Amino acid sequence: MTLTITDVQLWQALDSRGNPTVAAQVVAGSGVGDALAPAGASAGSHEAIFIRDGIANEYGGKSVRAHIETVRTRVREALVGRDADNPADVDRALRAVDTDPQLAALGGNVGTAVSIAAWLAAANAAHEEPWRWLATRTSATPAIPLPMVNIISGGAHAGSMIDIQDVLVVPFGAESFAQAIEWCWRVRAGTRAVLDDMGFTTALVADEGGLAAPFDANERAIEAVVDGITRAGLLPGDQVSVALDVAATECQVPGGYRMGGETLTSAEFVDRVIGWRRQYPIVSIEDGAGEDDDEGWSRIATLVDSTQILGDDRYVTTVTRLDIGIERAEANSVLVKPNQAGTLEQALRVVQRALSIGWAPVVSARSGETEETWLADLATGTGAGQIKVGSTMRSERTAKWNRLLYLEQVHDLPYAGSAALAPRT
Ligand code: 2PG
Ligand code: MG
Repeated sequence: MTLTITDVQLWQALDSRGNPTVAAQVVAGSGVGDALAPAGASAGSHEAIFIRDGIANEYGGKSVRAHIETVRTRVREALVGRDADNPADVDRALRAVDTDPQLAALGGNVGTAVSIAAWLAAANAAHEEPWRWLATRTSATPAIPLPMVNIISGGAHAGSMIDIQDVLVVPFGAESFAQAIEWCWRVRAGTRAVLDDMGFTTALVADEGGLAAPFDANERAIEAVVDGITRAGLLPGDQVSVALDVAATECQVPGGYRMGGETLTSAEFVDRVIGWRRQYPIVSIEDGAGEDDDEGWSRIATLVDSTQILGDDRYVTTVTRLDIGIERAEANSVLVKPNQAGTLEQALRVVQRALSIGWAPVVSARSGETEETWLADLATGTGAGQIKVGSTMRSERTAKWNRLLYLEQVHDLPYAGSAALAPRT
């Protein structure tokens, strides 16, 4: 049965950095769905475009108000009459208006807000929770995802205090999601104590709620987190391991990569990252080479048998780019950010494609987030297995953790746990 969309509203709202973003409301049958688009800071050049107005005296050029006014009627006309019960139909309607793969006319911000709002409207009309609606429609086995939690930020999320963007942890030894989050809280507190001892200021938080400090080398940040795991009374490598988001695209400079004040070649940069894998209890490495650095990705591929090698800017949540990575056997895991794809449908396809060939999808928030919780439902309802939302503080982060705590407690859904990590043995 078709669930006909009868109205679409768009307006300007604010994200967790206080920057303007697109909000959408979709009405379909008796259902109403609202959604805000998140926004990245370390955005890949191949992802759906986040269109801003560039009007200097309005939010310093970051407003989206004028853009919304430009596209409002077209979006409404395209969507009214379409089937909210079918994300592929919503995707087709948006792409009929904007045929650019990166949605250069509508913007990924509009596409994301509208397509997520359509999903939430459909779930609302069916009196189903969004995770259940997704699981039913996509024939997925729902599961509470294993979290990957930010502890120390650098790069574009913390004024480039260190080169790499995130040092995170994966509490893979925990037996429930509730225990996993409690462990991460303890690791963050333990790492904060380590940083206090080192004489750093720890009262302020980075964009994703993590700690940040001007370490004299990237390695010191990784070591601080390993020490933080120990201070938390947990076993590094046995119960909790480190994950890195190198965000290498952001480190690229003319002639190579910037690292610790030096300029390294691609091979030197990637070898440095591979060296960390040997030295520290690391289970996952995201974007260990730049988005188009084929040579660097071939080099990092030497770790695929032992380590989760995760592509973010490399695949930008698109099946075509993911398929190239699969062909090259250069990774075993893909980050899933709906606004990189620009629509819910494209994000769902990436999750399904990854699961079908044994790669691990990691559903991810952006550094500019919102107070909404649908990302937790997306990760759970698709059975993706893993989620990355930032740290254990700041309400835009805890909103997602709280939603997962609720799903585990009230719906008694199974917890994916360490089995979700790549490589899968
Ligand atoms: C990433 C994300 C989230 P951003 O690189 O994985 O941490 O950052 O949203 O800035 O792209
Ligand atoms: Mg990343």
